[in-house]
This record gives sequence, structure tokens and C-alpha cells, in this order.
Amino acid sequence: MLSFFSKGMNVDPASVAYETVNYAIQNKVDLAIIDTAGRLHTKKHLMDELTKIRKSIDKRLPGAPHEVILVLDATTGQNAIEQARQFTEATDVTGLALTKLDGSAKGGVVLGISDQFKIPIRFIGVGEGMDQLQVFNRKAFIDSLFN
Ligand SMILES: Nc1nc2c(ncn2[C@@H]2O[C@H](COP(=O)(O)OP(=O)(O)OP(=O)(O)O)[C@@H](O)[C@H]2O)c(=O)[nH]1
Ligand SMILES: [Mg+2]
Repeated sequence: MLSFFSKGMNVDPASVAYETVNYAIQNKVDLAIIDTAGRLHTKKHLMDELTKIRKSIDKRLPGAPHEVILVLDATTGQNAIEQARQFTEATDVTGLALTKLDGSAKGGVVLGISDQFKIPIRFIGVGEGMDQLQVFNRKAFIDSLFN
């Protein structure tokens, strides 16, 4: 079963996160993905909310979230380093996803980020389709950098 949990506009994101976990538990959902949506790393109050969101999730399900994925756009280049710095300071990021690798950007910057912040690369995006988010393959990625 696949469902989408929403509370509409202008609602406190931490309360949406709490209720999402509550919904997932009550409906015996295997996996809940919470999108923290449109969070600019330059807006302090939006970054501070991440801490609150994490606390609410943990309150409903101690130990959760089990994974926190930072999604980086391969076309942003060096700016991705600053994004990674800000997000890792705001919350405990456990994995990286690198999108837009279907364009001309090769996303090499993510190697430095993974190394510097000690976070594994988990997924890559190679298009807008649902099946175009793929599990990261280190050999294929390195090969593509030199092709
Ligand atoms: N070509 C291509 N397009 C992508 C990829 N990933 C996302 N997109 C497109 O990029 C646009 C923005 O994607 P979103 O997922 O909304 O980006 P976002 O970072 O969540 O944006 P905010 O939540 O507004 O901060 C959409 O049109 C996506 O379909 C990718 O791997 N390749
Ligand atoms: Mg979004």
C-alpha cells in the first residue's frame, strides 16, 4: 500500500512529521518518507526547524528517523559544499542523494563532500521519472567521471 499524508498549507512542519509517523505506525506502514520541502540552507529559521522536526519524530518513535538523506543537485557545483556544511550542522545526515546526473554535470563535488563530512552516497537521480532514482554504484560513478 502506498499513501500520501498531507495536512495542507501553513501547518507546523514538526507537527506534520509527528502525525506522519503516527499514521505510519497505526497503518502498519513499512517505510515512511518525510520530505522537509524547500529548505534553503541560508534561512536560519528553516534550518532550526530541522532540529524540531527530528525531535517530534523521535517523540512518536524513539530512535527515529533511521535515515536522514541530504539531496544535492549535481548542477549546483561547489555551492553543494556549503549546503552540506549547513545541513550537517543542523541535523545528523546519514546519507547523500545526488540528482540531475542526466545532464552535463558529472557531480564530482559529491566525492569531496562524502569524504569531508563522512557521509555515504546512497542514491543518484538520472531523470524526472519515478524509476530514475537509482541506488548509487561507486564503480559506475567513477567510470562516468572519466568518460
Ligand atoms: N533531469 C532531472 N530532473 C530532476 C531530477 N531530480 C529532480 N528533477 C526535477 O527538478 C525539479 C525540482 O525537483 P524537486 O524534487 O521539486 O526539487 P526540491 O529540491 O525538492 O525543491 P524544493 O522542495 O522546492 O526545494 C523537478 O522538475 C524535478 O522533476 C533528476 O535527477 N534529473
Ligand atoms: Mg522538495
